[in-house]
Amino acid sequence: MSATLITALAAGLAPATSAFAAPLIPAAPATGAFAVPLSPAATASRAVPAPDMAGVVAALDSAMANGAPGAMARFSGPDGVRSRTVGVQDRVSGAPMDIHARFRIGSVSKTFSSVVLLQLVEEGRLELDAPVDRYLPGLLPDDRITVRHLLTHRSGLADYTDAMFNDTVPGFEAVRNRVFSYQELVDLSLSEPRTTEPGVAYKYSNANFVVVGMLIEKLTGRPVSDAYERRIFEPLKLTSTSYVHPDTRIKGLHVRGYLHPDAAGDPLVDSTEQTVSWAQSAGAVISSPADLNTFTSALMRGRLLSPAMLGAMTTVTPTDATKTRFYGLGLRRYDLSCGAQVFGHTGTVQGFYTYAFSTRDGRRSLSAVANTSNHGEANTALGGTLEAAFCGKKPAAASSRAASSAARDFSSLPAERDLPERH
Ligand code: HEL
Repeated sequence: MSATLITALAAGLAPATSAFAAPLIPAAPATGAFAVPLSPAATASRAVPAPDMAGVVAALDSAMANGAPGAMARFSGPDGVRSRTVGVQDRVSGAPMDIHARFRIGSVSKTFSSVVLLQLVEEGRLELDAPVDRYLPGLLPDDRITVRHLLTHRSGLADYTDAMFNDTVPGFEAVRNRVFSYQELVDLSLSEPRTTEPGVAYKYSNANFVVVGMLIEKLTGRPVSDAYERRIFEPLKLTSTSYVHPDTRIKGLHVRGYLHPDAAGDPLVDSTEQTVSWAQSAGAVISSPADLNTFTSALMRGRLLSPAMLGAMTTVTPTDATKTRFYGLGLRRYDLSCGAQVFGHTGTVQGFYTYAFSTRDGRRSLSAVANTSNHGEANTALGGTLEAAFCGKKPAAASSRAASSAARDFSSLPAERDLPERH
């Protein structure tokens, strides 16, 4: 393995300016060891296995072997930041995947939307268990659907994107430059039968988070982009994160996305430029690996929500029979093979698969992206980064996991500031 070691400044957590900002300890000195002793929580987290970066690279390689032009992952923990990239971010120029590049995060956007809505709940602007009808009179045909039902995917509102993207490439091309109003998207959902009675069962639907976007705009009187900016991007200094709907471009250094057509062997479709108007508050945020780690970590550390709201957000129910996958309020929980529980979200938007997860104490976070989609094997392979990062080396597999000769290694040690949690 010819890995390049780059010492870079890792992104520490920025002070939040929301009502829940905890006092910061002094920033770590630019060089050398931290002057501040670790908190008991940090000491306890030392017992957690070190990330298996060879395993992370193996997962990224596997995503490539399963059709992704490139992939990358960034792990952030008490001992520093470790990033790995494989393959290319641009198939035409051949530019290698760059850990600083931006990409479309798909439904990881739902966690951003959920944070904004839960801040509004905290501010007394709406109630989780109130009917949506109280705030958006007449929008939905059933006044039993509550705000919580939206955030937990228990409203029964049909996912209009199933029909929209039934035929993958034609479906995508039909909407890549379209600009929908929220109302049009809700109408698409309501033109289909509802899937469940309100509250009865988990059934994932983008329509829920379209309505969440409508609630945010109704209650703030401003576009949802303002709420993301003011409440999350700016306080956390997420300078590579944006919501540019309906602009089709990803500004600055970015990864190009490649959509797999349904017919095996057909050429990949460059899907980088699109409005993502079909998703908006359900999936149109753009971000980077460092920003995603900062976001999930800050969220879990209580930097964005009060303990009560974070408690509500992380209260989960199973989403499948394995009882290893759960959903809270715009937030997934994955229970890994070693018993570690990680919170975050996954994303699939044409050309991009994303994972962004953190431990409940926020001290370890992982983001991973592969620049393809409509190819489940690549997504499953990419998900292997979670096991490797949070569970460490598996004894049987450790010796066989030689790092890819093509993998690039970007490490900076140490990295994270030891931020106190809010109580
Ligand atoms: S789907 C999911 C993922 N979520 C949901 C949302 C998101 N993404 C979408 O709804 C996109 C659907 C079309 C994606 C497209 C492709 O692979 O690029 N697929 C097709 O067109 C298939 N015919 C639940 C997986 C999530 O992880 O939460 O993101």
